[in-house]
Amino acid sequence: MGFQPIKFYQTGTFTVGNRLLPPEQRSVQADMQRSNALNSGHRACQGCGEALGARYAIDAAMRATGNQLIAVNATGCLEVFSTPYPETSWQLPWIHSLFGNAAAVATGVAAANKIRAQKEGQAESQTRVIAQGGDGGTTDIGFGCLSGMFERNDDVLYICYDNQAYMNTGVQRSSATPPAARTATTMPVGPEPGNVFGQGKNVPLIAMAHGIPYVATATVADLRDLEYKVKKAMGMRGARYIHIFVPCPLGWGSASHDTIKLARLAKETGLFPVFEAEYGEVTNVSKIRQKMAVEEYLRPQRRFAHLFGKSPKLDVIARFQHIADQNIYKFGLLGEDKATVGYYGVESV
Ligand SMILES: Cc1ncc(C[n+]2csc(CCOP(=O)(O)OP(=O)(O)O)c2C)c(N)n1
Ligand code: SF4
Ligand SMILES: [Mg+2]
Repeated sequence: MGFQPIKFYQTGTFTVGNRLLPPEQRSVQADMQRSNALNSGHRACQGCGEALGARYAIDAAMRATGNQLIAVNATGCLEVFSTPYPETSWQLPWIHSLFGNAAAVATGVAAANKIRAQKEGQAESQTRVIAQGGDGGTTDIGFGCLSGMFERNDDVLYICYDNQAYMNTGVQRSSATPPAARTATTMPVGPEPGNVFGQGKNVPLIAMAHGIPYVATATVADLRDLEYKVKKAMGMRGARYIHIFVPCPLGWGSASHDTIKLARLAKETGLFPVFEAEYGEVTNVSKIRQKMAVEEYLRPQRRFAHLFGKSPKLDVIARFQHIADQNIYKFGLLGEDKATVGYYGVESV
């Protein structure tokens, strides 16, 4: 009788596991030498997607740079919950200046690093820079500084933690807030309750339109994918942008244990396409594994409660489904389809 190798598929949990894999294949978080860049003791809410995303992103960047990393933070939940004066949870050089200027401050840090490296006879600085902020700090108030950083191709990775509103100041609408969502400034009243349809910005596509070396989206539902993208970005020079979908239990009115589930549903419905792009062209798309209806994503969130109840707003839910279906078509999220999103975020075929 011939030899029959037995395959073991179980390699441990995402959080601390993967220790049965060869060391080079293990996640950063499975490594005992991980940096714990965002350490315990911070004051994020239970189930905060932003805290989780930042922890994985910065630890991956620390690993990729041999801990030669400086982080610049915009004002927002991530800054406030991690640094209540005089304490900090950050285990790396970290600077906070203003709500809207993180990209510009990071540009300055990168420029200073470059001058110092040149004085030391090196072509490039080995110390790298990350800027990070929420969707408000990125898509609204910091947008001009961010666009300038992209346009100059400054050597910075900018990470946006998108929880779809200004959470730190009490859940006001941002230009990343989805339509129909209840926020403190888009109440569910009137003929079109919640945030309006047809407004807002898609900053990953706008970043692509700058033609920068790398743009990617990710969610906290696939942390290996997030680690991979951060590592890849830190292996490149020039302006890079990663937009991470991070559910916020407080602002969304969702259960703290549903953070990962909602992030997964955002991807599996097509509402949040997960992809990579280089120099303005989509190079990789995470396919939908099991297509889900948008109701599955909307229903568990109290910010969309006015769409359900005794007389569900089927027309509004249908408009959501249309957005998801458009994304599925444009990015080729199902089957063998190829992305048709081109340089300026419009269909190119
Ligand atoms: C110029 C300026 N305007 C307003 C504020 C108040 N402010 C601080 S954080 C914040 C909201 C941050 O929202 P976002 O960037 O989405 O981060 P989140 O808290 O949601 O993570 C606002 C309005 C400020 N600090 N500076
Ligand atoms: S309000 Fe939202 S983003 Fe802010 S700490 Fe709480 S869960 Fe995180
Ligand atoms: Mg926000």
